[in-house]
Amino acid sequence: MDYRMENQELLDKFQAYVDAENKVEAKDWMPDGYRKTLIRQIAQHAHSEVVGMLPEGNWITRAPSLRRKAILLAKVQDEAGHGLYLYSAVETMGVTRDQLIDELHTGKAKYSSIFNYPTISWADIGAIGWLVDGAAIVNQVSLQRTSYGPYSRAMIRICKEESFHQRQGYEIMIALAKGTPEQKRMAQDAFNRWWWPSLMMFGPSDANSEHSAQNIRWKIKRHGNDELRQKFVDMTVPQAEYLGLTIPDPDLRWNEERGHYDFGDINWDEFNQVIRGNGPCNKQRLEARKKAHEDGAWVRDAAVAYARKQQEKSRTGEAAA
Ligand code: BYC
Repeated sequence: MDYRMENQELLDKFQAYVDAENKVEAKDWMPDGYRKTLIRQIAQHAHSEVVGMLPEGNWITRAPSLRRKAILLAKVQDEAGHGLYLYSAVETMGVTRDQLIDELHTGKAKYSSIFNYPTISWADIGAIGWLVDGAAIVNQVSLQRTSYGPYSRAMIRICKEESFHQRQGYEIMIALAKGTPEQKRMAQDAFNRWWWPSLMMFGPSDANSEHSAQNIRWKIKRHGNDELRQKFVDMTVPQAEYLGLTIPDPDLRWNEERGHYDFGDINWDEFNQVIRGNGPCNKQRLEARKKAHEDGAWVRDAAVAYARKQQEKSRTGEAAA
């Protein structure tokens, strides 16, 4: 049902409830449109965390030292945990995990565009932590105040871990940028490739954002895509300067009047291609996820069999008692 068709009185009450900064909980009445858009957004977010393990997972066996390997392993495991919090948050809205996974595997559900780019050097792991987790934090800090309780609570936990992720990436970038000329070249090359896709993570500009206006009214989103993107640029430019790296944008300059950095045009054709499934690694990512799901079937079967056995035991135990 279209949310505009629902009882006006209920809709007004709901709006007043979120306007007063109350959290909506799973059993509360909510407009159908609110439920739908949240399922879409949280599921996309959960899938992003899980698919996001792949580009970095590619470097676990090739990390340059035991210390780097242990840190990367922990970070990638954290992303799996974030996926689990978020899948649990969507499930509170009445969808099953199987449905969600099926939508990812059949290409019906989106995941963040950023994870469709390849990780071709160790410096990419630094760039992902610094830029991708950095962009994710800007977006997610604002989502901690989202109006849906289970999503908000998941975001609070996730943000704590994301700041460690961002720092580990920046630390790799410092080591490379202040290292040998060859290492600095690697860092600049990774920066050149990840900068623009990181800006795309924030989604289409507000004028073309289908869901922003309504989602801001419902306090699902607290800021528009452009505002968060600008915040990320303003925060990241001084970090790049500290590293001595060049921002791959000839139009980037400080705008005294606006009090922000101006930056060049984003290639929205590229963004649209990537979100339609035609990015450099879309096919590879989905195939890897499907294979992992199939290979893990025995674990799910064993878990279900074990739970059944336990239930049976407690039933027969109760009967005997
Ligand atoms: N990629 O109306 P709009 C991480 C879609 S993972 C793909 O502005 P909305 C990490 C959008 O879905 C963190 N699709 O939408 C993990 C919509 O399509 P549909 C990932 C995108 O929802 C591992 C259409 O474009 N973070 O941190 O109001 C390692 C129109 O857009 C993208 C999240 O998922 C995109 N970039 O705003 C390292 C944050 N952008 O659904 C790190 C949660 C837009 O109508 N999500 N689309 O077919 C959000 O905050 C919002 O959903 C967005 C988009 C800002 C992304």
